[in-house]
Amino acid sequence: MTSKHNHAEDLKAEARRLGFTHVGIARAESLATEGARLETWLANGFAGTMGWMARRAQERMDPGRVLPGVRSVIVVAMNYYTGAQHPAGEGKVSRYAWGDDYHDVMGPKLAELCRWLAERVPGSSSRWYVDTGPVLEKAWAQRAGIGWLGKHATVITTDHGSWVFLGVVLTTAAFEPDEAAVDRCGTCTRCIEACPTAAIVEPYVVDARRCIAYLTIEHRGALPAEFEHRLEGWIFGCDICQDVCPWNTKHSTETSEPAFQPREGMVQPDTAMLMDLDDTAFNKRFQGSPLQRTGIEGLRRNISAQKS
Ligand code: B12
Ligand code: SF4
Ligand code: SF4
Repeated sequence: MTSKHNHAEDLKAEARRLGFTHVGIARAESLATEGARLETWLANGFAGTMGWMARRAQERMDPGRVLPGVRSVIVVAMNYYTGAQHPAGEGKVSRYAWGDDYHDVMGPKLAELCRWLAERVPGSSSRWYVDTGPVLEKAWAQRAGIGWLGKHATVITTDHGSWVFLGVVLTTAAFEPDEAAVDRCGTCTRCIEACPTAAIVEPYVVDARRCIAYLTIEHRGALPAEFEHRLEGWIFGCDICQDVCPWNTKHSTETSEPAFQPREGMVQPDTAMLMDLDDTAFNKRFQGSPLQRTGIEGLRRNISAQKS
């Protein structure tokens, strides 16, 4: 491999051909600032029971520990906004979970991008991640110019708001990096004011233990008494801080990805029916859906918590 940069434009064209709405490149280096903030976040206990966040913290701060010789971090995003709106009241599922699981949609596309890289840059090696790897995806998205970290702690793009999933490719191939995105939150604090559980403890910092998305999806076992009856109608995830964000109310655009269209009954699920499903029926009905993560037990816990 040479030290010369490869053609970023070809790479970006390929990523767009694969269906990604955004693609950007960051220089692979240790994440000093974001890494220190991650350490503070972990030390404050904000990860709750997500022990996997702390276990691979050193890798999250330094992509060189994940892929030795890494030169570039390629970040892609995919719009998942569909135009459907949440019902009032109980039984709300967050938008990201209405369609097929994004890991299954983005994974094969990222694998294809890695195959393209292997062909175009002989001798290079690349690894892709979507969500589950030891990679600070939001920090890389900001550095690669995809969007900035909003005060509600998700990444906002200027053209599709924050309704985008992120994916990352670490590669030993060198590409010209893009400019980092700038923070466009300004003096706005709508998300902080709208969060019903005060989970945004300071701008840009979410205490997961207070966040309805964590409580309904990641928390295992009984819900803490403080939050049991404060889920605000959410049974899987929470979109409040994103729904109130002016970047989303003004810039959301409908996705062209059919896999993200709401599956039948997902926008307003029949909670009585869900309470009656057994394991087998649940797995059949929710095959390939993000709701598999909590399983029927978790969903039942969340539905029961709606009733005070
Ligand atoms: C753990 C996790 C969660 C946790 C913790 C949330 C969080 N804010 O990180 C929980 C379960 C609560 C969660 C919820 C959701 N998640 Co989540 N989650 C992750 C995961 C796996 C890791 C994120 C992480 O590293 N968090 C640790 C903290 C420390 O990171 P951080 O928030 O970026 O913290 C930074 C700030 O605190 C900042 N900071 C601190 N002080 C200061 C000061 C200043 C001035 C600044 C600028 C910054 C700053 O520095 C820290 C380090 O960068 C990522 C996937 C990945 N591998 O990256 C998906 C991910 C972030 N989640 C995602 C989604 C979609 C969601 C939900 C919207 C789902 C839903 N509707 O229910 C909610 C959003 C809740 C929210 N408001 O954040 C998407 C976000 C896409 C996007 N556009 O940004 C991701 C990227 C998955 C993906 N591949 O698409 N998630
Ligand atoms: S997802 Fe819901 S609970 Fe979590 S920070 Fe946003 S508004 Fe608050
Ligand atoms: S609601 Fe306002 S402060 Fe919060 S993320 Fe959106 S623009 Fe930033």
